Amino acid sequence: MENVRVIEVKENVFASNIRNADELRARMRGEGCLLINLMSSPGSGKTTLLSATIDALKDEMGIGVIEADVDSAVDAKTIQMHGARAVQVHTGGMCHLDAGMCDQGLAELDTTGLDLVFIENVGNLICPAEFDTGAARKVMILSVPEGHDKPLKYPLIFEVSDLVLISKCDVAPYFDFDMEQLRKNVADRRRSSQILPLSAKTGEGMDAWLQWLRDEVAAWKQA
Ligand SMILES: Nc1nc2c(ncn2[C@@H]2O[C@H](COP(=O)(O)OP(=O)(O)O)[C@@H](O)[C@H]2O)c(=O)[nH]1
Ligand SMILES: [Mg+2]
Repeated sequence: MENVRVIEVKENVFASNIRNADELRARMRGEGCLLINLMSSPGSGKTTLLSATIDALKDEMGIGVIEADVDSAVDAKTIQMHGARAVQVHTGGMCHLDAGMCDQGLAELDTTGLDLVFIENVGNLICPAEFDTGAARKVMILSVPEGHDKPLKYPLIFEVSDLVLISKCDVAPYFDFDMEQLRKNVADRRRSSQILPLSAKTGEGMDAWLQWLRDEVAAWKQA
């Protein structure tokens, strides 16, 4: 039987993406602009949180947002209404953003004068965790209605995230969400993860999130 050539496409795709991501990170460091990859399930509150964050910080720093979705431009329009620069990237059916797509988004956004750029990644707890976008920090949102067991079911996203935001805390009385169990489940995935419970609706916990952002932006500029 003739030998069949096997091409490890997945491995090559990952390797070249990591190279692109490292280059992009180095460039953003040179510009002193912090890129944050925000990941979560659809509907956990990414756009709502970004809108509240822009309202609170836009007079202190230049903020931009890359919105990644399979279709539509609704989130980019919402972000623009809150006074931040925004571009919508369509992923061509893909369930995540990679470093090449992120680079195109940044070129379109124009980072001149920006201190902080968020990627609102495609709503999904699996694929976005696998692909390095070139962001300096990874933040994920888990909303109260999704349940405290998700770190058990979707381990990778909890392993790669620097910060886990627990959103929609205002509706906690209606759900059996066990915060102590959640803390244990997250720590089992990544001991150094920070966890911040908040509600973009009531403003509870927002101060801690905003201070985390201020500290990270300042540290990135000094590094
Ligand atoms: N009760 C409550 N609802 C929220 C909160 N944040 C977002 N939502 C609602 O959750 C739904 C999805 O929010 P959205 O920001 O579009 O989620 P995304 O798909 O992750 O961007 C909307 O109906 C929001 O009003 C919150 O803190 N509390
Ligand atoms: Mg959204």
